[in-house]
Order: sequence, then C-alpha cells, then structure tokens
Amino acid sequence: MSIVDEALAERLDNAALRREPVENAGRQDVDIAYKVQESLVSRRIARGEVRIGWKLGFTSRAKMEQMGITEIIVGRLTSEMSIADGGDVDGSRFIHPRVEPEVAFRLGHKMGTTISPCDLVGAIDGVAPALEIIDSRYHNFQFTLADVIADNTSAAGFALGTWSPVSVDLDLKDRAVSLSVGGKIVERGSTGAILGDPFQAIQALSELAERRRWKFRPGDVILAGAATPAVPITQGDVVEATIGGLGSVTLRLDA
Ligand code: OOG
Ligand code: MG
Repeated sequence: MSIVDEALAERLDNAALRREPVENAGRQDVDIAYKVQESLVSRRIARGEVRIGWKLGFTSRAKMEQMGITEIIVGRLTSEMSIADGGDVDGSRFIHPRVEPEVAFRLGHKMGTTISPCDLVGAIDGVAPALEIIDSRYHNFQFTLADVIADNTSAAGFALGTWSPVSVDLDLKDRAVSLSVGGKIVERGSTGAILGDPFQAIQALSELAERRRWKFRPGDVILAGAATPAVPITQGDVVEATIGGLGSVTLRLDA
C-alpha cells in the first residue's frame, strides 16, 4: 500500500481514538479502500483487540437511501466493539453515534479452523437480534463508497441478544423489526428489507469474500445490515431492537 493510503488508515484510526472527525477523503477506489480498512483494523489488533466477525452495510433500501450509497459494503468487528446485552457503553467513546436494528448470524464451531467463502451459508449455526452502533469518523457522516469502506464501514459497537439455532427450514423473510429509544418506537420494518431475506446478505458476503480472498473462522459473528434507517442517540439513551420470533436486545449509552 502507498504511503498516502497508510496515512489515511492512520488518520481514521486517530480520529476514532481522539473522537475527532476528519474531512471526507473523497476516495473513489474500492480495492484500495479495502486495503486501507485492513490496515486500520490491523492497528486495532496490534493494540490487543481480537477479530470477532464481519458486518455488511447497505443491504437495505432504507439504508441506501439514507446514506446515498447503493453498493453493499463489508467491515470488520473487533472485541472492543462488543457490548453486553442490557449493558452500558461509555458514550464518550463515540463522535456522533447512531443506532440500527440488525440480524446477527454466527458461524458454527464444529467446522475446521477456517471456513471458505463458498461454505459460509452452510456454516451458520445461530441467529440473534442485534443492535449496531455506527459512528463515522468523517464529519457529518458524509463519505463516498470508498471512504466509508476505508473507515471500516463506520463500525463502532454492537450488542447481541440470545442466539437461536438455525435449521434448514428457518424462515427469516418477514420478521417484524422494531427499534426503540427511551421506550418509544422510533423505527419499524421487516427483515425482508435486508435483500429480501437476511440469508441473502450471507450469500452476498460469500461472493464478495470469494473475490477478495477473505477467510472466516468458526465463531465469527456476521451482522447482516440494518433493516431501517439509523437513528442518532445521545448520552443516557436506552435503546432496544426487537426481531419477531428472535427476541430483543438492549443497551444504554452511558452519560
Ligand atoms: C455505513 C454503515 C452501514 C448498515 O447496516 O447498512 C451499515 C453508515 O451508514 O455509516 O452498517
Ligand atoms: Mg449496520
């Protein structure tokens, strides 16, 4: 990677560490953007964070319209982003956090040490309701497709509800989704908003991963992407996502 690309990874990493947004990079090259993301995530790993999974973005029309981007993006989840269900998260960790209701999948433990992209759908052994906190490191959440990929797809935090087993006949095509803040429902939708079926998001990840030679591990968590627009949250907010038949998950942004 060029010195310029390494400098962007460092700038985005520092923006997250200092909670200071940076100017939109105005990048256009998606291949380079994924390299910048890898470099950015490596910096976090070097500080002791552990890779725990993947996230998809812009898998629903609601999100595409909200952010003005129509291509699916993929980011990495690390241990530092994980928030316990019902837990508090320090609000000062974020710049301008937004929250989204998501469906999370888990790759099974019984497989070998790595899972190839083409085996992804078959490797799923769990599904859970999830909340994602996104926090763009760019001013005003404004970015190009390549910019947001470089910024690890705005990934900042996530909480998972209880895992349910996944069987072949599990139908996730139209489960009611709701997001509430302070006990008031602020968004409603359906899991069908995620590419018609959240399993399609795993299929999309599998295709992107094949092209980019990404490797998966048993236990990896995969967020399928928000079914509704993201909602800004402020300190003290209690947030809850509910997915029909899967239950709910909550977190509180600590004041
Ligand atoms: C990018 C992240 C998109 C989703 O679920 O669609 C995303 C952003 O909106 O800042 O996580
Ligand atoms: Mg998301």
